[in-house]
Amino acid sequence: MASDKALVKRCAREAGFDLVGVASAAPFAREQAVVLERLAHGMMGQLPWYTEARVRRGCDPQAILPGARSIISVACSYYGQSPAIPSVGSHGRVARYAWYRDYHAVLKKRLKGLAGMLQEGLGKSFAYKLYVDDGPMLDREVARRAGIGFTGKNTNILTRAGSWVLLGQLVTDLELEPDRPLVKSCGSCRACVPACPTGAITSDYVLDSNRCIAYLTIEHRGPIPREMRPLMGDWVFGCDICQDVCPVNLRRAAPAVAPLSPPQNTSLELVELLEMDEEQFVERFAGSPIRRAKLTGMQRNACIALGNLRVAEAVPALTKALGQAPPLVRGHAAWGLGRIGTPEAQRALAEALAVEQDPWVREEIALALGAA
Ligand code: B12
Repeated sequence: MASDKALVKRCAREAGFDLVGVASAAPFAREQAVVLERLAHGMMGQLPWYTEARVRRGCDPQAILPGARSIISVACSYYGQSPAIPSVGSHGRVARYAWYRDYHAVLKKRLKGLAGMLQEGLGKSFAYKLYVDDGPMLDREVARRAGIGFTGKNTNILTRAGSWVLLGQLVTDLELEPDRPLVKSCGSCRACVPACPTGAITSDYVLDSNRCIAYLTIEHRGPIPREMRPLMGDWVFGCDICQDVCPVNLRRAAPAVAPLSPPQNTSLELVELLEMDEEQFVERFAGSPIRRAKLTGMQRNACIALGNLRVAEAVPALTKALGQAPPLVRGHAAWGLGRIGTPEAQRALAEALAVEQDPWVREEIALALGAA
């Protein structure tokens, strides 16, 4: 068993993982209770796919793979130098993980490679299921149990080199010696809790998705609650504030052994985004996690960032969006124009109110005129 584990560690490194650990396949009973309580209290926002049945299945490795004995947990760092934001135009910030090729594809390929190497090294085939984010398992709890890292107060897993890691796992029927969880914690540090501009970390280890900028900009479909908009700053896709302020990340972050890809889309020019059509969006963000928010979601986010940055030069583009875009974008364009508040922006709002038919967009325009 011990030599099998040594093989797992060697192969994982060869497959491109920064960290690997082994967890037992015992049920995640305690974690299931916590998550179900959070779900029942509405803390997971409106994620149609995040259901009670999914959580129960994900917390029961036997339901995932009958005969499961061990879970191999892996982590890939996505830390790298931060390129400077271009000085021309108005740019929105993008969460660090989305600077690279979609990690689901990269990590799944590496996990398949790892399984292949192990089957060859062990000289036998074994049953396995692999997951990266989109499966029912609680990836962070698997990683914590496998000693990859500990749970931070911002709810992220912190390795010894911080939280800039993405996680995946192989559930297998192999009998492997489990690793021990790290005996570490945030101690008295609470830097991330007050740093969240929307107050999403409602108390240590508790995140209210409804307030999290990552949730609002990536997962949330429909209008962004009005009270959240001014707090979102210039984030257009995801958010890293609770990780940026973490002292472990500030002191210990180490570049990835095998980067997911060269960085791209480290920031997005907001007017360009607002003026993009579907075809350009699909082409520009092919293979990027940014596709997940869809064009209308990204344009909604761009309107908010332009409003928060008060970009007067964006008034013509926002005015065009107010006249022609889908209702979701029209309503947020109105909000952006209201925040910018120049006479030109007010004129555009007044003219739009005279012709707009959609009741929600009309309400947004009226409020924006009031704000201006
Ligand atoms: C839903 C989801 C989200 C939601 C909800 C986030 C959340 N906190 O759960 C939203 C859309 C907001 C989100 C945002 C992000 N996500 Co996300 N997300 C997920 C997903 C799909 C499920 C997570 C889940 O089930 N949460 C359930 C909640 C209740 O769990 P929890 O908040 O972690 O709470 C646990 C702890 O707090 C702990 N706990 C409770 N009390 C106490 C007390 C003590 C003392 C201790 C020690 C622990 C503890 O128990 C709880 C249950 O396990 C996972 C992938 C997966 N399949 O697991 C990725 C995942 C968690 N996300 C990930 C990432 C990268 C992000 C972002 C950084 C992306 C970004 N930059 O925009 C942000 C981070 C925001 C944050 N601070 O969490 C990574 C995290 C990697 C890491 N290092 O931890 C994951 C694991 C994806 C992956 N496979 O790599 N995400």
